[in-house]
Amino acid sequence: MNPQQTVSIAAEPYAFAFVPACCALLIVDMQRDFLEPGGFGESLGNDVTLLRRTIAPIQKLLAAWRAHGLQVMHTREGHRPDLMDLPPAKRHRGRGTRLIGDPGPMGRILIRGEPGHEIIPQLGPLPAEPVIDKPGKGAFYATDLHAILQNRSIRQLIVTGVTTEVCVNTTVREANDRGYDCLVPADCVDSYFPEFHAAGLAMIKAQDGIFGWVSHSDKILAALG
Ligand code: TIU
Repeated sequence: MNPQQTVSIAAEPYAFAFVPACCALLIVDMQRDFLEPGGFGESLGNDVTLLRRTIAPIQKLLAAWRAHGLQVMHTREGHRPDLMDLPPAKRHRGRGTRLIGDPGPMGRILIRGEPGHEIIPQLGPLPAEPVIDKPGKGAFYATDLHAILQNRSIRQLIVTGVTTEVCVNTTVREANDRGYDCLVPADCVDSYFPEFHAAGLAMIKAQDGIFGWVSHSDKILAALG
């Protein structure tokens, strides 16, 4: 594979012109807090097991990305231990039994440095892979992601992770407004709500790709060769 050469990936609403050297694999919020019992996802009343089917396909994509020496970035949603970056509205919305910052079985809910905030071990970042800590749903809001992407000449993103309609969709929208082309592999994102997953993907590719493209990890792996 020549990473500078454009390869066509079968996608909706039409083929994605993939340039591996200019394309980062972005893995959004694959944290214990969202994928394991006792964390933030469960505190909001969700069945966290639904999201776990994304793990194997993301692992496969990540292995291929690393094998080809392409760029990988991870994000984590979370807050400062002193909660000073946590809008009171975000803490109180949800009204669960445990709020952000409260103690739980994996440490304080959605707080940086706590076990629940960590990326799941199956997808643990390598030292050279940037980890973007974000206080919001979008990966660009109040982070240095845009600067890092610009400095690395990234123009395209393969966006994976959880959840489809919350952090993935928000990030794809933010990326779109900053000029990035985003491709979302449908099997590498998921939601606590199957109907929101479907709608989240439909909204990305509607209107001839108003926010980006939707495909499948198999198609991306085939393009990588
Ligand atoms: N609740 C929910 O579906 N998601 C989040 O709160 N954050 C992310 O999507 N990462």
